[in-house]
Amino acid sequence: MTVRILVLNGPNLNLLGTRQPEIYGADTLEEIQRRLEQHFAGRDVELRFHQSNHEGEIIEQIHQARTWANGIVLNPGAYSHYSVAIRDAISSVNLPVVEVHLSNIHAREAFRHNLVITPVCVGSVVGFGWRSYLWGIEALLAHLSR
Ligand code: CA2
Repeated sequence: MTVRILVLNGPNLNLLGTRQPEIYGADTLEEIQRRLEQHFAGRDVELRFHQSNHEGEIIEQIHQARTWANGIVLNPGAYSHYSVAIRDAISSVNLPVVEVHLSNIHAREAFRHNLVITPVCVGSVVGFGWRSYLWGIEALLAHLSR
């Protein structure tokens, strides 16, 4: 059976590859998506990608995922640090979510250590650049097949 995964990206991640490559890597979001598609081609996995700079749209995507997805890999961007609304959306749907971050947020500014969404996720992968998504998807697949 095909496993369907929403890979959901939050604010400013559409600008990846344009600035701060030392923190976030040189790849654009489109390049990361292409690599993930290539990596999972040949496995029974469907990846659907979405990016939004708007909290409400991210919440809508999480709600809609209930109708088609088996789970979500989520990089909430800066919302990670304060969006109780996204946290509540995840708690409201019965879908496993793996949180991912390109950078190692624990090694950065103190405000990035505050993670309000992490406790309602099944786990998280941080600090490995685009491979955080790769291993986040693998972790979600392992969680779903347990
Ligand atoms: O490390 C991550 O993946 C983050 O979620 C990225 C967010 C940041 O607020 C989180 O604390 C950690 C920021 C994404 C900003 O993306 C940029 C894109 C282009 C140029 C500069 C930043």
